[in-house]
Amino acid sequence: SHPLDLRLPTPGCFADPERAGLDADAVFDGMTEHLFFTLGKLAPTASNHDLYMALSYAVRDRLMTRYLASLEAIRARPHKTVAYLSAEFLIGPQLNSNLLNLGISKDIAEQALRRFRIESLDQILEVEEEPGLGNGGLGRLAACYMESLASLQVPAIGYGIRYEFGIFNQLIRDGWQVEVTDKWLKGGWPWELPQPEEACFVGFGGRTESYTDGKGNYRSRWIPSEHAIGIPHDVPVLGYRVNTCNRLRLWRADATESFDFYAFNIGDYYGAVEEKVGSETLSKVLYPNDGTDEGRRLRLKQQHFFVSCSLQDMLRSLGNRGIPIEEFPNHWTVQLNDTHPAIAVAELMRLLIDEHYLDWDTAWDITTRSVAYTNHTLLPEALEKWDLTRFRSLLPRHLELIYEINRRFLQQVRLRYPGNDAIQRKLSIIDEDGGKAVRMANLATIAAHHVNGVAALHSDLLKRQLMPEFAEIWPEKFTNVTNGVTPRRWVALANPALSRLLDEHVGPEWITNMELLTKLEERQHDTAFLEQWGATKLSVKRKLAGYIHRQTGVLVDPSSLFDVQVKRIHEYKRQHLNALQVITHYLRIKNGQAEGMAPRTVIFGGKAAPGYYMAKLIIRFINGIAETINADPDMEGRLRVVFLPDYNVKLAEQIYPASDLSEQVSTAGKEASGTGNMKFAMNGALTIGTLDGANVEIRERVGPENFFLFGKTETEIMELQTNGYRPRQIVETLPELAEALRLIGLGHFSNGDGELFRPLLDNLTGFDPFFVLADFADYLRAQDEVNQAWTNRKQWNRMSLLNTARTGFFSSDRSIQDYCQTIWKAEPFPVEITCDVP
Ligand code: 73E
Repeated sequence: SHPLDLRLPTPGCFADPERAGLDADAVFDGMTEHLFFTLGKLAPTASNHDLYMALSYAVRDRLMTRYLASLEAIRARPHKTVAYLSAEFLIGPQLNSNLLNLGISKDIAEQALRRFRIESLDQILEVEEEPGLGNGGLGRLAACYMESLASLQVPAIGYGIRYEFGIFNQLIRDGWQVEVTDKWLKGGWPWELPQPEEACFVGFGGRTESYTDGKGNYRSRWIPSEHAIGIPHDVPVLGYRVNTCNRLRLWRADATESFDFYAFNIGDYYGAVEEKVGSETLSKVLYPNDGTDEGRRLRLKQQHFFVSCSLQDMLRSLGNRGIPIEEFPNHWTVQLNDTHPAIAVAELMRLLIDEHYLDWDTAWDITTRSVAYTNHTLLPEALEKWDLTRFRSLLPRHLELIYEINRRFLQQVRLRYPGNDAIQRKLSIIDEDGGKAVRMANLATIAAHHVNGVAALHSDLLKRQLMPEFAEIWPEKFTNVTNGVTPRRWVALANPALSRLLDEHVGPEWITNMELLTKLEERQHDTAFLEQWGATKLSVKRKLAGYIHRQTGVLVDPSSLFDVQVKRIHEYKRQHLNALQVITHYLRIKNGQAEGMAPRTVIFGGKAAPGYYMAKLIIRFINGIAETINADPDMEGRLRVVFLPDYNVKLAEQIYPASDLSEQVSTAGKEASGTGNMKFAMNGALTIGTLDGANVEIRERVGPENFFLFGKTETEIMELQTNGYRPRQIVETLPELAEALRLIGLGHFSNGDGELFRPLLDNLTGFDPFFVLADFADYLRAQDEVNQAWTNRKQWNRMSLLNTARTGFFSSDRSIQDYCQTIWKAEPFPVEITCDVP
């Protein structure tokens, strides 16, 4: 790398932190200036939100040297850059993360804040709005990966959509979920830099026409009927204590005013305004992951919008640097985060052929050497398929190109499997069974140089169940990269108490090298240390208990076992299995059979997709159980149930560190990986879980004796399914289950309304599609084991310590290194800055 001499204002240069604007005086001065000049406020009357904005701007200023130096370094000396395409980036609060990665300690920030009469940084962090630009794990994974890429000094850009409304906010009213629009931009969001001069045009609809070019070649071109403009909004992503500051480039849709207002439609002013309104709704709202068909056309439009802008941006950057377009694969490696950006395959082909006049083979070679695809789910309802007619009307040229990609691919298939029509029908990008549709996973798989799953089991099932024929044709294409989470946010920021302990006993290097945590194993028999370990956990649980009380009015005992299930509500994740177990626990106490049962606090959190009726009923069910149990004097000091509303990144940061038990109870084969499971384990929670997703690998690493395993394996579930599963028969053999179901049917958890949970009961005793009852008995058995283990607190603390010590593998730094080596062939590119601070 080459040193960069930035003779610019350089607040926040690492060579000399004292003089580089990272000390309390400089932070205070920065805040003062922003309060006055940027926000137009006077210090004595500034609100906490004003001070949050002022501190954020002061911190953002200190990112700029590294941000510009990183851009300049790549401009001056090109280096392969990762383009991570994702419809979701669930980045969470930004202030604390940037403080940490810059190296501005809490103490320094508080010294500055005290001069505005603010005692603790937490008071300021509390008012930060988080951008909910994702549904759950997939979007959060993209955010962890952006952070690790920067920390590993790998040049990268995340491309996505700047939704005006992210995931809805959740209220609980009478036990039901109520959705409220998420106006995250309302108070002003200080972390983005709009770049209107780098706007891109995107077309939609219209038709294609053939023509003969100057050389006598037949060509096709697209005449769209509609356009939108994408305006990039860049969010700096600083790595941990390095100069690399990458960016997240989020596109906001705008109308094509200049185009339509001035040139063509001047006579149809109102028509033009209508189109303006139409194109602005493009980036208006994030879609929920409920797989329903509602508003699906707009979703495809969103996908094409951000993908087209992003690819144009990549091509333009080559052009700006005078790099020939054939070099594209050496400069960009394009990762598709699931099929949401899979239209990139057709769009890149279109840009290369129609706009840059490359021939088919050259364009296909560039595309297939650049693009890779990550699959995140095997659930059939989440595999994207677009109705062919609808697809053609929105993207006619892309459909032509897809037909040609498909024709050439199926030709290969025919050569390999002559006369086998079934295999052709299965592998075709066009689904011809029923209404014709475009299968995005097939498109992505055919074009990608690598296809990966997100945990060992999932990648294996991807090959064996979802795509066996593709895997036979291209065995080397298929690979696994087990998910990971960033230890900066999920340990250092979320759990400062634990971090201090780790700093002391492992050394501060754990934060960038999580494998070092194995050093903790030396302490596994050290009684004093184990007590300190337990005391640290207890201190964090006290904080969460306070939050629970403020939010729900329920008083919980911090010394009780905190048993936690937080994640999106979905039948396959089986929150209802957990809820049924809670009822059994309650009945045992009621019936005087609870001897030796330790006090528990069962905590739930998570959003249901607004159109997913059963998931919403499960929320109502949990709240019904909570109400009955928490009001029963017999439960006092023994059992508490809470549903924490509006689970999001900020709340997650409070919950993981305060948990003793992590509920990972999905039906085997259904959860591709899970990433919450990793956050819990790193923070010393023990897992009760099935052999699903990354649970399998977590158990292997922490050791089977430090993990509460239960449930049928994926193979056993498949067998049950094929041999005919009769949930009603299971009820007959399990009196505790029968009694729980009977009480639910009597309205015991719904103020006497026996009908409220009828659909849930019918579902469980009828088809039970996620095998809740099949795993119930074994789950109870594992819960009894948990109870036993908790009773020996020293032993529990030891198991907890071993979970933290042995989960370094689940750092997203390791995942990113995997992607870099096996898929991206991308390398670190350290950025040097020479400071010139007077
Ligand atoms: O198991 C999780 C996985 O940990 C999986 O369900 C989730 O991705 C996580 C990260 O790999 C996921 N989300 C979606 N598909 N898989 C999805 C589907 C449609 C819309 C939004 C998200």
